[in-house]
Amino acid sequence: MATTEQRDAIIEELKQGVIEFDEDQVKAAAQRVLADGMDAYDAIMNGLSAGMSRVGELFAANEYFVPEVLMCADALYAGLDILRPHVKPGTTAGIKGEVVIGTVEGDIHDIGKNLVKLMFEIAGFTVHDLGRDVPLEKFVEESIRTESDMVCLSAMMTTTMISMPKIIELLRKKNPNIKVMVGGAPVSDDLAKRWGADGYAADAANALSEAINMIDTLRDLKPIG
Ligand code: B12
Repeated sequence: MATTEQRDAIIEELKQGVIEFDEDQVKAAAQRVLADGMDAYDAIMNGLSAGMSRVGELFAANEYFVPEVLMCADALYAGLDILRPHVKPGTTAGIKGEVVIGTVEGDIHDIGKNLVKLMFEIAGFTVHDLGRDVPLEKFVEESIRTESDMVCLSAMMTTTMISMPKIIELLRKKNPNIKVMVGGAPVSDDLAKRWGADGYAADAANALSEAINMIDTLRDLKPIG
């Protein structure tokens, strides 16, 4: 079992490995997480994901450009591949929903969306991942085809998040009961409310708890049987 100091050191190695796009360092640190019996979820969120947040700052400061950011993303995914199968399923109070998720049209950012998807999957939800740059109508088609309880929309750019209210309108026309959750860095609780979304979460962990609440409410509304 790792001590707090050992845990902090390994988390830092994961974080720095992502920032310095050092896949070997990330892989080695991820293996240490498993060998030392550390919490894989803690390592993903506070190591890999925290590293990517720092990369975001470097990108914004023009210290990193697209090629560096892509290599950082590769390092993150190398760690995620190792850690993901070891994340302990969370408690969902028996609620297991069916969810459609995707990054909206024009937007190819999918790291955050994939972390949200991961949280849902480990909680036992069935996730229909449409990927990134998803045409508006595709969310509607897929939610009807799969009879999903909820649609999750991700956008990372101010220029692409504006399609969210349009998708919500299209979804509501076809299925007034569908729950819609929105997220991504430029999105806020205020915007979500203004667009008529049922939920918003700032990160993957809160996305799961928000989803559980929403699906619970939905089940209460539906007749049993
Ligand atoms: C990585 C990255 C890229 C990578 C994407 C790789 C990939 N496969 O995703 C690459 C290099 C390809 C890229 C390209 C571009 N990018 Co970029 N990118 C980023 C960066 C640095 C990090 C994003 C990230 O992965 N963060 C880490 C994850 C873990 O966090 P997250 O995405 O926020 O997700 C969390 C939450 O938001 C939330 N969440 C996310 N989705 C959802 C959904 C739901 C339903 C819920 C509830 C929650 C939720 O939970 C997640 C996990 O906790 C950001 C900077 C930043 N500060 O965000 C810029 C950023 C988003 N990019 C930006 C831009 C401008 C671009 C480009 C146009 C650059 C260019 N000139 O080519 C292109 C866009 C191409 C396109 N059409 O989409 C801008 C957007 C600015 C704006 N006004 O909106 C940013 C903000 C950088 C900046 N400061 O200028 N980018």
